[in-house]
Amino acid sequence: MSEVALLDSVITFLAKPLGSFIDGRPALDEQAGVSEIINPANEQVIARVQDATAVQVDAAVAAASRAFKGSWAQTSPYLRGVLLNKLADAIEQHGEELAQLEALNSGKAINVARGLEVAQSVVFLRYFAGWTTKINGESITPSLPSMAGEQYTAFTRREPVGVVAGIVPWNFPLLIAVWKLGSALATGCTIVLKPSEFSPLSLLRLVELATEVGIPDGAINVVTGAGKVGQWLTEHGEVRKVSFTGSVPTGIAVGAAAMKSKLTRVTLELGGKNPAALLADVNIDDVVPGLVMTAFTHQGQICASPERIYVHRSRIDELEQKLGAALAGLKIGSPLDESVQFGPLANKAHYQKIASYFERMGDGQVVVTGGRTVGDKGYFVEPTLLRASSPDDLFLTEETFGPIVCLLAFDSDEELIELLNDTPYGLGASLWTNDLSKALRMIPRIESGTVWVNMHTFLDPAVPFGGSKSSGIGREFGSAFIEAFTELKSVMIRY
Ligand code: TXE
Repeated sequence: MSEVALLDSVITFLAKPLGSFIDGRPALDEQAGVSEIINPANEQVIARVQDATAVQVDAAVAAASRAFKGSWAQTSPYLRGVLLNKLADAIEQHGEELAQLEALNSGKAINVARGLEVAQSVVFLRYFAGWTTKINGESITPSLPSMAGEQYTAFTRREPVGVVAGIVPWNFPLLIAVWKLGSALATGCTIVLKPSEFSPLSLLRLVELATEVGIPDGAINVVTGAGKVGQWLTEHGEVRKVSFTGSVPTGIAVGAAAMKSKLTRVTLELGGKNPAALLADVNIDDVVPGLVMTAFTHQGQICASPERIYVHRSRIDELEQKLGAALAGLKIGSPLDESVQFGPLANKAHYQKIASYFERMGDGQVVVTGGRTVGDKGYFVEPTLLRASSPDDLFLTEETFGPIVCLLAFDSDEELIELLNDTPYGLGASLWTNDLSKALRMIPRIESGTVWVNMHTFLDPAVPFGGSKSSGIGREFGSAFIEAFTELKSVMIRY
């Protein structure tokens, strides 16, 4: 099948001078350094984006601060919801354009870009829009003694923290930016977003749309560039909260820098080494499509994707054979080809990381399928299934963040719980079984921010998401985001 034709609007956007977007307009600076944006499917330069300077980071925070105290503070909760819904409408109207930018920039198969990244951005934004009018404190009756007839009452207010720095990784540049800006704007905060240096394009288009639908200037700003830009933002004295999604080492550095700056609040959503467990009763034919989808969508570059699968010894041979066959049948190719299920890895650094894992394979594990790079142009690799014989295996302990899944047999439920928890991480885990009674007994014993049953990696805006242990601090979505983006102010009154 052939590739979808690029829209004129995509071609025009890519040809434009691009860079930071501050106070409702592009902020370009002739003196700034420029990063080439690479299409991971063919290694060609598709756009050039200026790196933000320290002065521009200051300007972005200043614009966000003005909007926080001015235009956005004066926008009623109801109108904030209306504007977030208008932005969701604009994403729908420009959905194909955004999906094509994503496919070109991050190597996401066009169907995944349309059906997951773009469609879910709309779903999440509408969810946040619904919260704008429902953020309340509580009224409290204190027990203070009355000496001369005086009385007391108290109430709490949920007040926006202020300017938020949203630091976004390269795997879901649009959706993760929407999580951060939706949370910020719904609670009355304003935001400066920093996309990954590898994949800034869809967010740069989104922020143009935000201005077009009437979101006040300065409420959403974007500064482009690499880690240094993120560091300036994190350490900026006027930033009140950092919402970071990315790798564990960078997350720890960002968290420490934010705390050191001014005890700046942080939410850290980091990686993991997520397990899936198949109990003895599973129907392997039912489970295989779910595992292929959850572990190999977007080439496995999803923070909650399972990379280690523990299978009851009585079922592991059947799973190995059927999952291996399903993976070997996936169509690898251009993300713009609608029949392709498996595109390239998102960038060269990550491709090199996965290629180096391939070189370390075979010593201790059986390679069931995959384990090789594909072709000599673009960052293509094979979906890979391994079977280990020891729980200490490298592929059961190190996060690859790629399409590499490793199987291990277990014999008893007690052993399984130990295996699931034998990791410094705790983002997501799944149990696959029809024995719900057993699953419900196991769930409290699993150290993980989310436990899925007969599914994995599904995120819903109403369900809190985040990591336990070294997978992060704080929760996004549900009502949990409100706590993270507001301060609780107590008011006590004597009368
Ligand atoms: O992530 P980083 P990278 C994992 C994955 C991948 C590895 C490295 O294993 O191979 O991380 O990817 C910004 N202060 N994940 O380098 O470094 C950076 O510019 C402030 C898992 O892309 O964590 C980018 O915008 N910001 C992950 C963002 O932080 C800094 C998704 C993430 O970069 C900074 C992506 C600094 N000092 C990769 N240094 C997930 N959990 O979903 C960098 N940044």
